[in-house]
Amino acid sequence: MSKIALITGASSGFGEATARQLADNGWQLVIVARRLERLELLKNELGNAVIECVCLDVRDRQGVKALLEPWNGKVDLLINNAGLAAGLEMAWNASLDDWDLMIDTNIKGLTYVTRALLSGMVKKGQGHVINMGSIAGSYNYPGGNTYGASKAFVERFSMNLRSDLHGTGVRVTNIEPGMSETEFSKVRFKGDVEKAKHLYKGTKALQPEDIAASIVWCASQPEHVNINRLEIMPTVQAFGALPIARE
Ligand code: NDP
Ligand code: 8X3
Repeated sequence: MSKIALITGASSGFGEATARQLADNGWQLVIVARRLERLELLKNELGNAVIECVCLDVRDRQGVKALLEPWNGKVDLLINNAGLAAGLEMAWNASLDDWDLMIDTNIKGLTYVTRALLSGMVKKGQGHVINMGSIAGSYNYPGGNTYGASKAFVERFSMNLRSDLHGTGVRVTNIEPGMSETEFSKVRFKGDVEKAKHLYKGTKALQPEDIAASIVWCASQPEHVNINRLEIMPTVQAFGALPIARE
């Protein structure tokens, strides 16, 4: 019998590419995002592999409970991918609305979805939670402030889940991609497509399919193997030197 994966943020980028690759590998899918029309297009493309499109804002705690708890106990793989960066301002100029948006989505939303689906996995003694972290959770950069901190939360939450789930048979993985060409920068720069394009110009960024392949690989390991963290960068990206301000 096919296993069931529930993917948040399946209307674009990593989530959409992962849905395609999991479908190719025989998984059945519950796909979640706010843009239902995008989910329905994906369902048309993938046919019977998609068993439900769920139009949901992961920030809506009651909505998550109402729409996802019915899947508790049925889902074998949860991919907590929905998330975003909003703005790249220095902390003293940043918008508190942007900070709330990232905290509410990347941190609180991810915990609501996890909580809605985890007890069913524990009961079955089998399951896998794959969280979408980022290199921004490990390496700081100017303007990364709350976004990076939200992804550091995702990494710590993932590893603490490993502790809670020890002995239950449920696996947890934190995927930590670097610069990837999706709608991420368009969203970060509030729809400024030129600014978003400029970021990727003259580089070979990671593509959504690269990250999808990593997710499928983690999910395909034998059950006694748990990939804890997977950090992936494009070859063109590396670490900056530690800057020193001089008088
Ligand atoms: P995209 O903008 O292409 O995709 C983001 C997805 O998240 C969309 O499907 C969007 O759907 C969904 N989403 C956003 N907010 C909500 C919400 N409140 N409720 C439900 N769904 C939501 O970007 P990526 O594919 O790049 O991003 C996916 C994840 O990967 C994010 O967590 C991001 O932080 C992370 N990441 C991205 C990197 C990059 O460089 N691109 C690198 C490292 C990590 P909709 O708008 O329809 O709701
Ligand atoms: C997105 C990667 O480096 O743009 O999580 O913050 S980065």
